[in-house]
Amino acid sequence: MKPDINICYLITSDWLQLTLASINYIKQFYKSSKYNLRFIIIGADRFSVPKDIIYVRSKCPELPLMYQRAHIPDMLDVSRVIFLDSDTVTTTCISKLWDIDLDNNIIGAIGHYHLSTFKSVVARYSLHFEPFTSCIDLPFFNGGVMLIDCNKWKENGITHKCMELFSLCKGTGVENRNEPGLNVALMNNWKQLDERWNYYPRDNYKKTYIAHYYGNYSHEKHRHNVF
Ligand SMILES: [Mn+2]
Repeated sequence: MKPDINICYLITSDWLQLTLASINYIKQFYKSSKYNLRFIIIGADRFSVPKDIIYVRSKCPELPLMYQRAHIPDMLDVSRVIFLDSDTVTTTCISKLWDIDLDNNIIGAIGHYHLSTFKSVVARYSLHFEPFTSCIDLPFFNGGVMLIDCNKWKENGITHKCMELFSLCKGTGVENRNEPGLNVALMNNWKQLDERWNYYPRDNYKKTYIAHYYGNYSHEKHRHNVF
């Protein structure tokens, strides 16, 4: 039997259509014969999904949606998973991402297009306190595309670290957002992947493996129009 490539999303039902579109792109560009694609949608509320997709109910639906993402390795019984935002468009074979060696890091991710280091995050969101100021020159990753070693995540207690860091962000500009906490929890433990795996659409679309819209789309300005 072929091994699986695990690909997960964590959404409310509002995001289902966008998520299914994202999944369809992955299927359309999938070329490898080595693996089966296994799609998992973790639901923060209850809804039904097409039968070739696995629905898992979130174990912490009471938390803000972004915070729930810190619990993904505990909610899935897998050793490795690709996490994707719903606003991603994959235009290459996803097995190339799956096959990347993480070199003992906990996750693979891509530098944030708008916020390249902690310095810009601290300034933009007024996080002028520890531990955010202790890593001011380190690169900052975007959480929309992550290749996760779930075993290492658990061994290092990343979920618990994230939850503590999230609570420090209460009352700041990043309350209910996960990226600053995620970045501190995984500091020096993430591998910087090729930017094409999480590419904010601009000038030259041809370089893209996964285009990520950073939430920058609407019904009026639909993201699929660019192709
Ligand atoms: Mn996004």
